Formats: sequence, structure tokens, C-alpha cells
Amino acid sequence: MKLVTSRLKPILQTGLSLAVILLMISCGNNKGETNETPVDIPATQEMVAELTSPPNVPRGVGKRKAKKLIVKMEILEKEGEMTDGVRYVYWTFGGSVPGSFIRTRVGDEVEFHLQNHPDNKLPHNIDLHAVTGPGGGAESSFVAPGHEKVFSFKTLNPGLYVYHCATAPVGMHIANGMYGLILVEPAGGLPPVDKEYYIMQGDFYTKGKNGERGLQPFDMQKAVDENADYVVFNGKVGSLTGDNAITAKVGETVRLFVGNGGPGLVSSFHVIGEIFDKVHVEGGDVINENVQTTLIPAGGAAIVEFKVDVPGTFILVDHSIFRAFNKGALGMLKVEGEEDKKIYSGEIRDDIYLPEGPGIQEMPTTNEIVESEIPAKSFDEQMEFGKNIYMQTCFACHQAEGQGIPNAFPPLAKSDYLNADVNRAIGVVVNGLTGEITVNGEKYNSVMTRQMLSSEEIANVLTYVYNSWGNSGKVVTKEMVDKVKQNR
Ligand code: HEC
Ligand SMILES: [Cu+2]
Repeated sequence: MKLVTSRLKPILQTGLSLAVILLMISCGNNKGETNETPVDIPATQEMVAELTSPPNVPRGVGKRKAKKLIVKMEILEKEGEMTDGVRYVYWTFGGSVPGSFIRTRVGDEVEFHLQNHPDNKLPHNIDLHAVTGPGGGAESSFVAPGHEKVFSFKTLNPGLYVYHCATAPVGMHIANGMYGLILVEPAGGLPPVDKEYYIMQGDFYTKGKNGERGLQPFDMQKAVDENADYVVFNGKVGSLTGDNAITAKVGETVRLFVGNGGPGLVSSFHVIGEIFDKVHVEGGDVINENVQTTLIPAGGAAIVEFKVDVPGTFILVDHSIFRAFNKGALGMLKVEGEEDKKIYSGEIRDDIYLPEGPGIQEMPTTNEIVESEIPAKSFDEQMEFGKNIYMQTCFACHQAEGQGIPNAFPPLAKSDYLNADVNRAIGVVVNGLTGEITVNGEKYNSVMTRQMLSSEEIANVLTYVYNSWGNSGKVVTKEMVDKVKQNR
């Protein structure tokens, strides 16, 4: 409530002065936790911290008192998959990128055990931004393979903090995946929500360019130039898409703990189709409301909260948008539940818009597309006309070389789906396509709207597609397209 009527004012003022007096009295006597400085909060009992790998987070601290919290973190150097066919040797805290999520509360005394697995090749250490002390712990935690280092710290400031390896060359250790998040909750914990997830962005630099197969070594020069081949959430392309998507139900509140390990790039974190009700800016105490995109610095974090009101797939991106669609920084939140047409109608109508014509007309529903094209006379002409159409319409989604975009638009180059059945392919362009399909072993579940092209144009563009990028070389004629149109 923000407005106070003049009639209520005197009453409120009396009440207020009373409260001030009471507060003064209570400050003098109260030995309760809330008035203690974090340093003085006792941490008597001992407890082993629950650690989780992304996108999961440990249970909230709730009302628990400050404790001596034992954290056992094992460093593992291990090979993993960056994206299909691309291998990378990750260096990890706890076996995952980002590393295990650590959840503490203000006043905890964290006894940190940093264990360097004997099979590892290198020494490492840890710098936790939640630590008040030299190097954030780095100076006390430098540990050789086959050793364990122990140090302890008191959590003084609530917030969401990054931790990372700080062993030289620091940038290289971070670039290989050595970062994660540690949450310090205030006394009494964060307000409860329905779903919590752990997401961390990172940029990767490989000898080969994006998509080049095989085991890819780290490229120092590209890293220095901040010329990333991959920018991803949770260590790899597709870690949060398809079956790996995070989920929620309509009506639930979602809290995302979002970090950015870098090493090089800042993140413009955005969820397509959602507005953040609350953002704990930079992971600290300031709460901003009604935010579209929040900036997460390298080595920084944010807590993002929103209620999901309508079902659908909401895409998480770094809004430096080529990173999302071309380098991997794309995740999904799948929301199930009842639609609410008041909040979002869905498509109501598709009308033709003619700026200088007689006004809005009905969309033609059958074969009313004007057959105005001059027919192509030869195969070469079909290819030429077809390429023009491709570059005007199909290109935006299926890309210049028909390579598509992983998880969004299927490839047309060497597409087994395309090459298997020419009439089905004609049907896709004539009628559009929706629902799950599998192209070259990858699942797609999206929508292609029907393309408003004449039979002649469809014949040409498909002939072009069939005779490009290693496809089967079929020729599609206007008659074939007409036949598919008649049968629908
Ligand atoms: C707005 C984006 C978009 C445009 C423009 C578009 N498509 Fe598609 N296309 C898709 C999507 C998305 C799918 C997969 C639909 C699904 O998941 O059910 C698809 C599927 C296909 C498929 C079947 C799957 C495959 O990879 O073989 C063919 C063939 C195809 N499109 C051809 C074309 C042609 C030819 C054009 C241009 C005339 C075109 N598309 C324009 C988005 C688009
Ligand atoms: Cu390291």
C-alpha cells in the first residue's frame, strides 16, 4: 500500500513513534540472531553440504541455523562432448560444467576440502567470490594431483557468487570449464518458490571452427582475442534443449540462479516470451522488477524470478543473438498447463495485408495463389529461379548452405527426410509442417508455416534444393506440385 489518507496520518505517526521506541529498547537487550553481525553468528553443529550438478540446486537453507558446513569438491579433468561429434577435454569442479552448486547461509563456517584426482595432469585451486580473504581462497587451496587441501571461511555477505580456478594461466583454466556458483542465503532463507534451476554461461575456444569434428584442443590465441567458437549454457550445446529442457507448470514461480563463467564474454540473459518479475541484480541485494534482459558480467551472477502464466516452450538466450543461434547459447523452459487466452491468444487469423490495396482480405485457403511466374524452360533456369526463391524465403531458417540451425531448423543439405519422399517434401512447402520429425537422426518439433508460392515457384525451389548440397538430384515439375495440391 502506498497511499495514506490524511485522516489516517496522525494515527500512523503515533504508531510509528511507538515502534521506533520499541525498536530502541529491543536493540539494547536482544541477543537474537538477526541483530548479530555475521562474524558473531555461532556455527556449532557440523553438516556435510549437499552438492548438485547443473541444472539442479540443493535444498534451500530454510530456517536452519548457521553451521559448520563441510564441502568436499573433487576436481576432475575429463573428456566430454561440446556438440555432436565435437569432443573437448573439460576441467571440472565436481565432474560437471559448471561445477557443483554450493548452497550456504550467512554465518556458516565452510570447511572446504579441495581434492585433485590422482589421474589429473595439473595442479588447480579455487577462488570463491563469496570468500573474504586473500585470493578468495586461492592462496590456501593450490593443490597437486593426488592431494587434498583444506581451508575454511565464514560466509559474511548474502548473495549469489561465482567460484573459479585461479591457477595460471587463469584464463585457460576458466575457459576449460573451471567455474561454478555458490549461494549464500540470508538468515531464514530466500522466499520459497516452486522451481529452482542452475544455469551458467561460458565461452569456449577451439582449434577447429564451430562444428569441426573430433577432439578439439583449446586455442589460446582465439581466447585472447575473445573470438569464441562456442558460447553455451551449462558447458555444451544443447544442455538445456529438447529432453534436457528445464520444466515448470502454469502458475508456478521459477527461480533461476544464472552465472557467467566467461572467461571472456558478458551475457545479456533473456527468456523469450517471459518478463522477469524480479532480478537480484548482479546476485546482490538490489531487486529490480519487470526486467526483459539482465546483464551478467563475466565472473558475475544474477537471481532471476518469474511466474509462468501460459504453456509453451520459452527459449533462454544470450541476447547477443548470434551466440544463441550460431554458437549454442540457447536453452529451453518447457511449461505445461492450461492456456489462458486472456494473457495470450495464439494466432487468431492470418489475413493478407496489402498496403495500397482494397484493405484486408481473407487468406486464400486452397489454390488461389496467383500463377504469375514465367515457366522455367530448362533445368538451368529452374535452378536459377529456384535459387532466387530459396534465398528470399527458405534461407532465413534453413540457412545459405541448407545446413539448418541445430535444435531449431532442420537441415535440407543431405536431409534423409527430404530425399526419402519427394511428394512429402512438396507437401511440406505447400501445406507447412508441424509436429515432431526426425531429420538425420535429430528430432525437431517446431512449425514451418506454409509458403505462399506458386506451383511453378515450388517446383523451382525444390529442384534447386534437390540438386544442391549433396542431395539426391531429383527434378520437381509444376505438374508434380499441382498433383500434391489436388490431393490435400
Ligand atoms: C520460418 C522458418 C522456415 C522457413 C522460411 C522455411 N522453413 Fe522449412 N522447415 C522449418 C521448420 C521449423 C521445419 C521443421 C518443422 C517441424 O518440426 O515439424 C521445416 C521443415 C522443412 C522440411 C522437412 C524437413 C527436412 O529438413 O527435410 C523441408 C523439406 C523444408 N522445410 C523445406 C523448406 C523450403 C523449400 C522452404 C522455402 C520455400 C522452407 N522450408 C522455408 C522452418 C522453415
Ligand atoms: Cu584449474
